[in-house]
Amino acid sequence: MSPSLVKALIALVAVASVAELAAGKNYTIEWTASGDYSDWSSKNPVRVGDTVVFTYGSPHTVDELSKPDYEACSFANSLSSEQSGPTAVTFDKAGTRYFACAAAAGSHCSQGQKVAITVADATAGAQSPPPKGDSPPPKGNSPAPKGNAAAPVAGLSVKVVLGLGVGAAFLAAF
Ligand SMILES: [Cu+2]
Repeated sequence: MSPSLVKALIALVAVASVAELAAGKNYTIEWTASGDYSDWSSKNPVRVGDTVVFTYGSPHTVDELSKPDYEACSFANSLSSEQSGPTAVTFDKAGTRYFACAAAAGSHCSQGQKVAITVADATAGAQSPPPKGDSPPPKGNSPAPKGNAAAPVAGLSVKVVLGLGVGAAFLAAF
């Protein structure tokens, strides 16, 4: 590999890492009674920090259930119930969560309108703390970084901050 290609690859990886830190991924589930979601989770590697958006309208619902209730399509003890789409669920920890449609006395669920979503830990080394306070998380509509321009800029701003810090320390010392 030529040195310039290696540099370009390093810059690309840097940009990708920054983009990954900035916001989790969004997945969309078109939530219908005729859908088959049995292998959705194996095809969609959801990680902590990612968001799944269910798109649907009346009469469908997104109910979160315990595993036994999910398996039985029983909605008497739903953990939560949303009746107007779209419904966005952001996953803050690893594990499996169970969602199903309660419409038509659970018959949509029995037909297959149910999904178990298995959430993996965020990629090791790329973990970012969840947003704190009352600012909403990024909606994922920020423009993607273009080319490798972001990497040198980020490096430059780090240098500027370092320079300011050293300058301040110098002024404080003398
Ligand atoms: Cu339904």
